[in-house]
Amino acid sequence: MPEIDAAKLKEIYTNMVKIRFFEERAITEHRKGLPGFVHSSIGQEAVPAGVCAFLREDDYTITTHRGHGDIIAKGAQLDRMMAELFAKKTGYCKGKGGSMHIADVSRNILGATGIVGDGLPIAAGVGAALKMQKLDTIMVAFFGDGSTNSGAFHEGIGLAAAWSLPVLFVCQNNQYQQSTPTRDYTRLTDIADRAKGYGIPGISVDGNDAIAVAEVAREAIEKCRKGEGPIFIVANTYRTVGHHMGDPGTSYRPKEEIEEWKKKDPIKRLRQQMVQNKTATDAELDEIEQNVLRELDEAVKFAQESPEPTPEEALEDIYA
Ligand SMILES: Cc1ncc(C[n+]2csc(CCOP(=O)(O)OP(=O)(O)O)c2C)c(N)n1
Ligand SMILES: [Mg+2]
Repeated sequence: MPEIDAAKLKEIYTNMVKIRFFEERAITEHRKGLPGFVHSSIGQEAVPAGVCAFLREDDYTITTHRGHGDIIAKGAQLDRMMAELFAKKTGYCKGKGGSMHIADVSRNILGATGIVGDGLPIAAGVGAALKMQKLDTIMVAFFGDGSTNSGAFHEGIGLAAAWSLPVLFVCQNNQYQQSTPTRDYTRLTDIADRAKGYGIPGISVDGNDAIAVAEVAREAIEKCRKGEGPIFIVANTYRTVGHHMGDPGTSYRPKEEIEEWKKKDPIKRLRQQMVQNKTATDAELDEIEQNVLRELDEAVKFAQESPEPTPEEALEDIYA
């Protein structure tokens, strides 16, 4: 495989910064009093940015309650996402979905589900549709380590394996299922070993190393496109913040553990790698960050100034 080129690395860096700043801003704005919950993915940015770097626009994705990053990396607009968090009419779901249900069907971002594990059977269904249409488009399901304990995980991955569907399963192993550490719910030390039960490849990767994630994902995506799917990737990472914004995340995790993972910050790491390889200068990367901050200011302004949905709209776009 050729090395990942400079333009692609800058794209990955930009997406990671977008995710980090979006999450930070979302927490700040929520503390001022927005409805709903925010589950932040701070610390996990290398996973979606690395995986989505080699996806095409027509590839499909689905994610979870902690899905902002996966949605941003697939190309969603920050202003419409922010408006959704603000419960405004201009939001991706017209303000009725909130943080946990953002979808951008125009970019084949099929959305998110707050029900742990429930994205996997949906992914298998989409994968089956793609296969029946003989397309080389693929489906990517992002989910957490805790999801691998749900029945839906086994149903989804089992069917995708039995029918050789073009689905890439990406587990973001942030070491905790809410407050339960992985060692308390499985004997496995590598969650990727669960793939063996389905006879499909299971690949474990350092989820704080964006380049490593992108390389593993690129190969897996190509294989899925050629009909060699499904493939299960486990990216080992950490959320350096609490489970959601109301959880300080310190009662069930040792302080030292959080500090250790903060030292492995994926954004700092990629910056170091890029500057060392002379892929970019610090000044160029600073400029990327400044541009993203400006984009976020505009996104928040757009959300603040957007109209609220009217009461009559509550009954539109729903099934009964
Ligand atoms: C079926 C189901 N059970 C329980 C919950 C409550 N819940 C929300 S998030 C979560 C933890 C999920 O852990 P993991 O899959 O590792 O994702 P993470 O939050 O770490 O990103 C739980 C138990 C839920 N939303 N759905
Ligand atoms: Mg988890």
